[in-house]
Amino acid sequence: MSDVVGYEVRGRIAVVTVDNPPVNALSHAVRMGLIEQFDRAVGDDGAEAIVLIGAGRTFPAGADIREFDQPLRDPHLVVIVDHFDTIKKPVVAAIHGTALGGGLELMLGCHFRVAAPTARVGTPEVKLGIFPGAAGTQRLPRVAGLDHALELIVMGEPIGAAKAFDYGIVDEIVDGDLLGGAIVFAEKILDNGTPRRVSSEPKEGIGSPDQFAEVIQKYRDLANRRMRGQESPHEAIGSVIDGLEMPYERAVAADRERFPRCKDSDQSKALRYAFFAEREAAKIPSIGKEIQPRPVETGAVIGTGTMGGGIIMCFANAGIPVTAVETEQAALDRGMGMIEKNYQGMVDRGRIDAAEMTRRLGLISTSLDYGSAGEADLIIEAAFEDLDLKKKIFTQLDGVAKPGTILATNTSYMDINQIAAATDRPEDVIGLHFFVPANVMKMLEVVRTNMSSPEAVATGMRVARRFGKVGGLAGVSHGFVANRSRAPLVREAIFMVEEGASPAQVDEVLREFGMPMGVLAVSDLSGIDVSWRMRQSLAYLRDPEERYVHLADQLCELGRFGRKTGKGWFSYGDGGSLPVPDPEVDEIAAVVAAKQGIERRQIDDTEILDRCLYAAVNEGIKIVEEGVALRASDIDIMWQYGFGFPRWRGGIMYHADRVGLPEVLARVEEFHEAHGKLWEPSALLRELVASGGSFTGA
Ligand code: 3H9
Repeated sequence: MSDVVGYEVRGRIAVVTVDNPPVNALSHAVRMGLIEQFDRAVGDDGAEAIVLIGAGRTFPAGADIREFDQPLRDPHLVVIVDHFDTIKKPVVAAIHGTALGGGLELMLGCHFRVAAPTARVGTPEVKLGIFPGAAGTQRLPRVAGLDHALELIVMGEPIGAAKAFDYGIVDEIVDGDLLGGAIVFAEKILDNGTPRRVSSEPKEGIGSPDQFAEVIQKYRDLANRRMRGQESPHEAIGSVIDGLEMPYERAVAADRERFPRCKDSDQSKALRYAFFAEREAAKIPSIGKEIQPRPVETGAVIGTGTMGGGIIMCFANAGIPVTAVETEQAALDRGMGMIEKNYQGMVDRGRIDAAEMTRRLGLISTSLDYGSAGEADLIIEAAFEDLDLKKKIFTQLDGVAKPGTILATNTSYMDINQIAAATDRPEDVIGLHFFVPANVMKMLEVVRTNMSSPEAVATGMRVARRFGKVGGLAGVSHGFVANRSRAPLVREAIFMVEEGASPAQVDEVLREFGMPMGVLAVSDLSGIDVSWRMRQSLAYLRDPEERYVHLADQLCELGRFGRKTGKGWFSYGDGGSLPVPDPEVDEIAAVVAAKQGIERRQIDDTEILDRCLYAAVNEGIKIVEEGVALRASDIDIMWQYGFGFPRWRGGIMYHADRVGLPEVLARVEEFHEAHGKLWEPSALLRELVASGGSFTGA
């Protein structure tokens, strides 16, 4: 008897229940259990129809991803799905939670499908470097039409029950008791003699690829834009096209060859690593389940500049009332104007409707008085990066905030221990470091000071989730985890331009590797002057023996602040947004190099990539060594969601593991020899190489 798939009969309906917490993944045991219980239902004279449902929080959320590291074991899921076609009793899927991947394929195998209004369905396989390999690429186009099917299969984003109903994936939405509703639905089918629907029909396919050329191209283009360099969306499209050209059985047979190839690819391994690393990042070993995050029902944000405005939107988007606090009316008006403009943009792009925009704006109140933040459960300060100013603000907030309020700063590099010490409740102070733009980027670095209480940190992690973001823990350190590990990459990029590479060459190498934008174009976008000012304010900390980014300073001294001034590492024509190589930068670089005694030379692409990446890797492992990051994989998650690092490469630390740590160390030592102190190899890196270890277990 299966202990993960249950069986009971209610009246004349057999109910088969998958019970494999937490997400009812379709493990080998579940697949065996499904065969057993469906055979039982078929042979049970008391059962005239069958309802398939998931216990607990969801219908199966897909194949068991952990099994993908081993060879696939029979029975393959597609065998079960295909077997449903032959069952003469009507089979009804009752869907709640998240019916994803193999879960959606299983429900497509059922003859009818009913869903709770809150259910979500989808095929996220491309995000794991695979494609819906249990006939999803064959059945979904037959059920939902090619356009809708490709939308789900190629983009991998789940849709809600209402849309699934519109697409024909779901036959009925059941309010209230789902199982009861599914049983009533099954009885109706029996009473009306409604013929079973088999989603593998028509067996010969739904048309020729030529007929669908336009829609196929649309999704190829979308995949190239949104998942540049990733193979799985194209494999998925290939599988769908097979299904157009071939009869169902042959297409499924082709899928069974395609699937292991995708599953065993380096990209799929990296994407699976990223999936689990993301979940691991949410776990803080020293904070157990007994630690309760504090409730956050209201928020306040100090400062309505670019960051503050984005953070205010995060609250409103999550349905949390928020007070926007400024010191001057003009700044408040500007900030609110920007927020309204952003929401209007979302309405124009069809992301939300006008009523939703009004609802979200209605959650935002404004004030010129810190006192009005007093009742908020969470206050996030987003003022200028000036330590004294921040300390002053925190002292003031300490005076007005009710007991238990979490006080957070959005500083991107400052010593939050000092900020916390400006209050009489340092245990309630944390960092919440948002990435730009704050309302869009999925990463939220939660910074724990020496004094932050476990409740405060747990609240930060919970807030990340409520904002729809991924929370990652960091300790106090200049730039915390994400920016600190990225800074050496920027530094080396600048040094190499001083040494003879062009900004365009550096950026192209990084783009070619998979970064969404070159690092110097990113600096132009955010403003080169931002880090210039930071360097100026921290000049007293600089080690005179360390090489310095003179060229970046020089560009700023010439007023080349980046895109906003029309010139930076690149030039931008008349208000253009595309970076255009600017020979003037090479001339400036040559002058700076001569002054610093740097001999200019041709730099090859391999050196550019290795110096950029391994400088970051070497810093990353020092961050782990110091305990500023809990684990190397957290760095990878921060790079993915904070900087757009290609997920299919796993992350910088994972990438280093795949290259091989002995090789990485050899390069770091080579650069240390050539460029000195800044390249001092991390002790932990040396240790891992000596012991044959790795950063991420890859
Ligand atoms: C597939 O189906 C292939 C088929 O087409 C063909 C096959 C031949 N397997 O995310 P959470 C674990 S590919 C194993 O924190 P949430 C997860 O690691 C699959 N484990 O919860 C975590 O474990 P832990 C297609 C899984 O509520 C725990 O469950 N499906 C799986 O925020 C809770 O997860 C997908 O890609 C799995 N499939 O989100 C869906 N799923 O507690 C992947 C979850 O030890 N899953 N776990 O850290 C998700 O997107 C989310 O987990 C879900 C729940 C939305 C379901």
